[in-house]
Amino acid sequence: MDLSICFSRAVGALVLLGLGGVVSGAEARRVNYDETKVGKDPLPPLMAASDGSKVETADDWKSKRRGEILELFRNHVFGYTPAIGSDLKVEVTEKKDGALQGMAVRWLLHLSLPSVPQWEGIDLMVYVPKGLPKPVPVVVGLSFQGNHAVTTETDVPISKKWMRPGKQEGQVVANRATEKARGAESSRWPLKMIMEHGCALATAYYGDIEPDHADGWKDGLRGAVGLKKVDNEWGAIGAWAWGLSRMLDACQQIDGVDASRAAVIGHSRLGKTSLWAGAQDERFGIVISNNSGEGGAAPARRDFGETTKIITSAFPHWFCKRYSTYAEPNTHLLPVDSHMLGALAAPRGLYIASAVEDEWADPKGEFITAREVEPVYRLFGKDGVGVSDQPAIDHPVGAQVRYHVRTGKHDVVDFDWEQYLKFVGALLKP
Ligand code: GTR
Repeated sequence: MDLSICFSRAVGALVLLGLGGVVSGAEARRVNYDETKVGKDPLPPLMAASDGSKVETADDWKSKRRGEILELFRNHVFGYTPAIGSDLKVEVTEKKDGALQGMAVRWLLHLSLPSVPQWEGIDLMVYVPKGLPKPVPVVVGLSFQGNHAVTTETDVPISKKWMRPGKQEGQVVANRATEKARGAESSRWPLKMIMEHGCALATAYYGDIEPDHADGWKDGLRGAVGLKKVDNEWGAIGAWAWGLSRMLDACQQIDGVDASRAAVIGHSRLGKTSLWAGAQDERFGIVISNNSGEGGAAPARRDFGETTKIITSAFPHWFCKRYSTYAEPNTHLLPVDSHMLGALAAPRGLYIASAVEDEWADPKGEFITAREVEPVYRLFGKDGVGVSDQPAIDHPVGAQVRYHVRTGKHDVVDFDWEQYLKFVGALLKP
């Protein structure tokens, strides 16, 4: 588990020591895993505008409701993303023709902002399958440990940026990755499978945008741009999501990639990030949330697994400041919930995935989100997941909105990727 805190049902009574803060033992013990005790607070209405009018047409949604919901998420959850990035500088540092035993062209690029020189920028790595007649769609996603951990190829430089401790000893020493971390995250990025499906992959280390700890902003983009410390200012998730959009910008310059056919993907905290990136940047034709949980696809109002109080105490830097005011017992006052975040993907492809042992992320709640976006998709003549109850384990459901709960733990595994790549193939046709 790529956590600073490892928190599962089994260790549910432990005190949580997050990188950003501390949750009391009493709060940790209060974590609910009993479906009969999740509470009955209704989700806020999706299909009624703030003036009370009903959202009845695709035009009502596009011209009114969508913008309102986006503003609510900016003001209350993730904060405002500043208008920066138009001067993005993209430099190719390497183009290797025979990567992955000849299957791919591997690009290494450096993205920076001349207007924000204090920020060190993003090291982007793009794998493009070889030998295909036409430009291919691209999956864009941030990694937890850097490009050298995504691939086992020995000629990708080890990131020099701040890192959280690795899973195994010696992978990260004094918050810097070592050669032992090469390939450490490769099971989550099945590069050959992605290439075989005729997809490109664009990935970068999330810590290039901001190191993931409470003071990380000081060494990241948010600090370089300047923070005013107001309630609706962007948090780290906002900054990481901004980075995903810049990675997509850079993909426009890569031979063999059709950046107009793009999916954004993320796991866990980066799944919350991909939902927010896809909400703001409609160039992503598919939004994939893998085990995103609280603050992502799991409704704040369902008291199951992680709570708003726990997440905003342990990781205050992820969200805008105001979000913590909705910690329990105030979640019912939050003017949005996860079904509205999911609905911001409409009518594009939306894939929400859970893992059955990942109760901390509330798999059933993640399913409810996938189900509840349906009225918006219907306005566009598209179907939702098509079922009212959570499907059986390892049985994906839905077309334009898809959901699965798979066997196993909080992770990204081949089963997940197989589904995502099929989804990309079906929806992002040339
Ligand atoms: C946990 C956090 C979750 C999830 C996870 C992760 O500590 O409580 O919301 O984001 O980290 O990112 O792996």
